[in-house]
Amino acid sequence: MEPIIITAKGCNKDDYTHHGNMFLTGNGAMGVRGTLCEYRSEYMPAVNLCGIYDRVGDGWREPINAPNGLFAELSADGRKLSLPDSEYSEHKVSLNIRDGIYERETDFITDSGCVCFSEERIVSLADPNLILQCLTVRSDHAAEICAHTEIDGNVWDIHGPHLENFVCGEKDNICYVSAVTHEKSIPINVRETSEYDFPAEERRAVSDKSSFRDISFTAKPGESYKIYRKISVTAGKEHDLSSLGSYENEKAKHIAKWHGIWDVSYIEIDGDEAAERALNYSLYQLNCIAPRHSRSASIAARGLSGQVYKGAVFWDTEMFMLDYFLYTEPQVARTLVKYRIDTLGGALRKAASYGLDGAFYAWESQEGGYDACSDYNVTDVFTKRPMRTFFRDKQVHISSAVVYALDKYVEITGDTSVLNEGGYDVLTECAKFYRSLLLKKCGGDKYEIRDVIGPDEYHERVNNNAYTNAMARFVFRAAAKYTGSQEYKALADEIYMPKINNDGVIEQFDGYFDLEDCCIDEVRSRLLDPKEYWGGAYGVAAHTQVIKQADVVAMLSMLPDEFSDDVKKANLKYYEPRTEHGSSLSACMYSLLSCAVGDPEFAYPLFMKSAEADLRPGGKEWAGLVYIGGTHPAAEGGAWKVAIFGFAGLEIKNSEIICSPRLPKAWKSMRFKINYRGDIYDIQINGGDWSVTKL
Ligand code: IFM
Repeated sequence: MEPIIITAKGCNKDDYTHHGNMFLTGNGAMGVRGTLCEYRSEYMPAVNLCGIYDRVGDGWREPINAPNGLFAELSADGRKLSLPDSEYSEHKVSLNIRDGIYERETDFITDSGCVCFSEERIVSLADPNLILQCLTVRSDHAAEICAHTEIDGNVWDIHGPHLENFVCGEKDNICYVSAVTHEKSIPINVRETSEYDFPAEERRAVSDKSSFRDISFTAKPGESYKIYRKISVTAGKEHDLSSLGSYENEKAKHIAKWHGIWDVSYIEIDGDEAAERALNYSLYQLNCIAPRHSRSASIAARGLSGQVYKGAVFWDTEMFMLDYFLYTEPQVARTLVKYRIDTLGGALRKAASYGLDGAFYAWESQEGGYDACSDYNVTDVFTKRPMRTFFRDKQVHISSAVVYALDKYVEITGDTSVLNEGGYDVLTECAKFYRSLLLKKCGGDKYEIRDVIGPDEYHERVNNNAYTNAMARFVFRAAAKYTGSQEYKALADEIYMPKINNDGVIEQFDGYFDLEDCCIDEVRSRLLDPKEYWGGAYGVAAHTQVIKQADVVAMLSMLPDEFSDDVKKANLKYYEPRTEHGSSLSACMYSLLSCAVGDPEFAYPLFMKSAEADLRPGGKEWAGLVYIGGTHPAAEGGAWKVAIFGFAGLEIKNSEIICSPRLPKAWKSMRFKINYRGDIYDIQINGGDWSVTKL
């Protein structure tokens, strides 16, 4: 694989949100936002930790950002050289996704000439607690340089501050900042060592929340001065930095891990470099957040890019991201599935709290399955008051996502051990949950599911959402398949499914067709404020057929064998113009369905929208007054699904690998690998032909 480099040139001070996401580095245990190393909390730098949450007062519970050990800032001849304010002639940030390395290079202009400052940043894939950073200074004239490096405890928080009882110090060339979380007193430790081989004066000192060193030296013209930093971040036990190899050694181990991942993951597309780049970049993002450090952990909706969406796990993981891991690194898929098995307790408690049976999984799952979803998830732009939303109470389809993933995991990997490790309990408890939602009208012959929210969140508290009913039926069938239960088999047949109208369209929920049928632009034109929330009781979309994201189409894409091509076509045609794609989860579902009905050209721009979700600025950043920016791993997982199941048409039928290629016009050929039942297969698609070779 050739290196793929993602680059941005020049510095605009408003780029920090987008660049923080686009240049993210991570190893599943932590994610480091791709902000510049001299940026303080107002520019949202973050070393975001997986699965460590905290709550302060009535604020939302959210994941911890550790003290930022990567802080570094230069001065030359007593003047600060720091973006975005200092003058520069060139500035470039790049990400080498093949090797998992972030680089920044800035030529600062000073009164005496040019000082070039560069940073290499690595979040080690070989050591979940380790960050490597190499700072290089080169001046074209003799200059008195001071490199100020720091573990900065004044972190960016949305609902913080989460860290307290700071202990900052330095000993034996190690700087450290330790603190504990507010709610559970979890110790967070950041330690740092620096090495360099040029004469310098070093001053180490601490402030109340940080520990820093000033490394001062005289730079000779044209010479490079390198400072190698190793930074450890742990929640709990401290990391023994002295046990590590040299910087270069640790870097080599990290690169080798990335190459190992790409050996199976890399997707070649001949004829469309932009698509090849965006798709593999999507896989880079997914790999930065894969929880390889654990046997039971999951991925938050915004990955490890910060505290948005409370760092919580949504259905995004099971329905959008799981497949990529299932077919490339099944051990990660198992870890994701195991997370849901191990958080069953939280799901049982949630169901009981609503007077329901079985397992009602958290809409926004934190540790132990705790549902972090607030009753007031959106702030009204006009009144500035929190708005009652019903995501937590009514998105009952979440439990079906857990069963869907478990079933897929077992089907694709053949690993049934998860069933005995709690998988059977998940299946039966989820089936019990849906059973307790069933209602039959007097004299009626079918069970209905009322008062829910489907994937389209703009229409709350609807009856018989097609997606929800179909997924509940799926759960009953799965429970019957794995446990032999005749009761669940019967219930699956007795669930009401919304009728298909004369045009072949499935009504999204009871009464949907009676809503005002107007176009998206019309609905948008009714907004009184661009940040206004479209859903909820009074939202501009709520009384119209305009929907936020794939709903019926998600059902048709996720359950492709249950519906005919004609139905798929009719619904794609009907719902696409009515979909705002206000969620990054939406485009890939439409794209997948377009492929299924043989229209890859219609699918293509929607595929690119998903694959470029974090490469392009301007994604949706507000829901009412709540900031919702960050990375979009579900879109990235969705892009993989479109490429593999959509364009290549991969299916496993009776344990056989089959492709039905429908490549976009520009794609001459496509080549990728999959891991199926422990073996690696090389799959090549050339136009309409395909071949599969076991390696
Ligand atoms: O899970 C999604 C949901 O479907 C739409 N709102 C954002 C959530 C997190 O990505």
